[in-house]
Amino acid sequence: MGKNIVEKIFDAHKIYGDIKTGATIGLRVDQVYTQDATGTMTWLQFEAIGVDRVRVPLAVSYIDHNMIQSNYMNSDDHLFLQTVAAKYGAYFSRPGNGISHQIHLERFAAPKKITLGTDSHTPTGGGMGMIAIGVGGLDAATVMAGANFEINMPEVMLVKLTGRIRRPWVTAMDIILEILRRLTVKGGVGKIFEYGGSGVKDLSVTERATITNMGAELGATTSVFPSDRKTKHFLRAQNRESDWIELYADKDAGYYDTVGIDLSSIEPMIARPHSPDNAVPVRELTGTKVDQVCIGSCTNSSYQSLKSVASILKGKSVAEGVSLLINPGSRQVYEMLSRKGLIADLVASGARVLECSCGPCIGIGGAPGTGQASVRSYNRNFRGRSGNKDAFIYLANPLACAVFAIEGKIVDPRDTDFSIKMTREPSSCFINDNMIITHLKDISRIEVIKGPNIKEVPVKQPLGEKVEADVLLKLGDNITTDDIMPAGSTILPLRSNIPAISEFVFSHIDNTFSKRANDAKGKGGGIIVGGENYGQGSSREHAAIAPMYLGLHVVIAKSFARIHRSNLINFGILPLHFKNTDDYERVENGDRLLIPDTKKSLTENQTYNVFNMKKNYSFEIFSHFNDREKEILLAGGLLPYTKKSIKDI
Ligand code: MIC
Ligand code: SF4
Repeated sequence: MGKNIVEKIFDAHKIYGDIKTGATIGLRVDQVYTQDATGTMTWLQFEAIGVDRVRVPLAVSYIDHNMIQSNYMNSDDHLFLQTVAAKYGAYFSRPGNGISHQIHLERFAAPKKITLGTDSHTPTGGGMGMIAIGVGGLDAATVMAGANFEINMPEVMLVKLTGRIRRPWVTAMDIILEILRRLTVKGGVGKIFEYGGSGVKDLSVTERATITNMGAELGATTSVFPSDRKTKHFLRAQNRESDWIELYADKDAGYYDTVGIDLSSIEPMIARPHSPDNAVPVRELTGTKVDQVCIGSCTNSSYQSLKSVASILKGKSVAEGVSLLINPGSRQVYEMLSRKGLIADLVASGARVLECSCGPCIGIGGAPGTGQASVRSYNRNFRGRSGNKDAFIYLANPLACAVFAIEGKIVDPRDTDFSIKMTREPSSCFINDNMIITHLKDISRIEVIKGPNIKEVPVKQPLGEKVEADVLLKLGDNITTDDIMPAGSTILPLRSNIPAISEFVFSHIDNTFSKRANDAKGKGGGIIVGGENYGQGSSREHAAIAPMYLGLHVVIAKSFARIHRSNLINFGILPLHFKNTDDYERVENGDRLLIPDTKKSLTENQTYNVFNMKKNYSFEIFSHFNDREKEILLAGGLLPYTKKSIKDI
């Protein structure tokens, strides 16, 4: 049988294992990138491992999240990231250059490569025909230090696109919102989505990247498109045609399953609060008042789409009572729009053009008011993520967003008479790499500079024989890492300081949590109980490190999101599963649980007996750790485990 694209790429990078669903495989990685909010921890951990240079062909440290600089903390982090990149041989993308995923697509991504990034939207690169996977910082650090990347081979799904989208008002964003509507935020867990079919050629690379970017919202490991003439066109425009190779699935390739999407049947879609899969056709919400509109982010910031947005806004005014914010994804796009006079059209309409950074997407400014509705061309609308848990966030395509901003309400853009200049991906881009610092050859005099807010990464003790602790919090399904470890302009600057950030764990859900967890430390620590898809969303390992710092040993849930599960393991917290959902129903906040033979159960049959000491009954839970994961947990986490094993590399 022939091979699909995923198998071809994995084959070319395989070090060990069989490329078959469920098997553990070790892969060689070509590129690793970090962003600043996860990057300080990643690079501190890289330093702690103790190698003298980055051991992957390309590493890039981007600054894009923490740009508010309301005090010294962000600036100190930026300097640390710049000096550490220089010392260990990584490129450094300066603040102002744009959002990591968009820049990486423009300047470094290439077909058939494997790239890891310390951000869940790293799969944006899949639009280029590469495997790009979001990982926790410690996973990235170990790979940069020379370790293989190990994963359990996901199920490869074919998404077969046929027909053509009904431009101009239907865009790539509507395709992925429709897929989310059908498959939900947990529909992609354990899967890679490979796109194929005749509809692929209808989409430009940046349109494909919008789709693979939001594959993260499906919970997928990653998503990938073929590399074809459109890919060649994009790379030529970036002056990188030599990076192009053709990459298609073989005609007789096999897939775990197939999803069919007829592009011509897709209409403008909108995700309602508070989940990206809560999607309906825009027409169903006609008339809903809008207070804020945000366009841009790493999801919808191409020159192609922002030029179309500018053509809608040209000569118009943003409605009274609406605040329109635009954050272009990269300086390249921003500069090209400026050179064409299109920023003038945006500004003239009343848009507030922000710098190229994540901004309102992660609550760094632009928080909507209480009870207000904000429609964004972004990828996540979890409650509270915007900086206000009493706001209502919707997700829609950037062109529809521009129309809503002028109308002051949600309307089906197809029913309006706005004129729109249809744009294609440009055939040449303005290349200016002066914001990317290449790694220096002479590192002898480089001093890594750490500001006072940059604290050491805490390490857990090796796993004990038993766990006896209180259930500190019982939660429902689809708990996000934004729920566990919120971001926003107050908390995000504390990313380099675990003791300080740990005070905010679960603060949006229960602001007594960190105090209760600290108090429980002397009584055996804490246990969290979760429902399905626990830890969905971001790659932030702070959602594991900070709970670990607060004395958490175990999370028992119905199921886990991929990156968060790895992060828990990496920091020595056991992600364990309920065998029966009835046991989830029975357990309550404040119950005291005893897992008598934790270590023995882990190393033997991975079935654990739990005794509820408060209510006097027992139940069973299980895990399915592979051999490496078991060893990591026994060692107390990936850092102690790697320090030992890296010496052998
Ligand atoms: C996000 O979109 O949630 C973030 C902020 O980019 C995160 C990374 C982080 O928390 O630093 C992500 O997607 O992984
Ligand atoms: Fe930044 Fe938002 Fe993209 Fe995350 S999803 S990388 S916060 S723009």
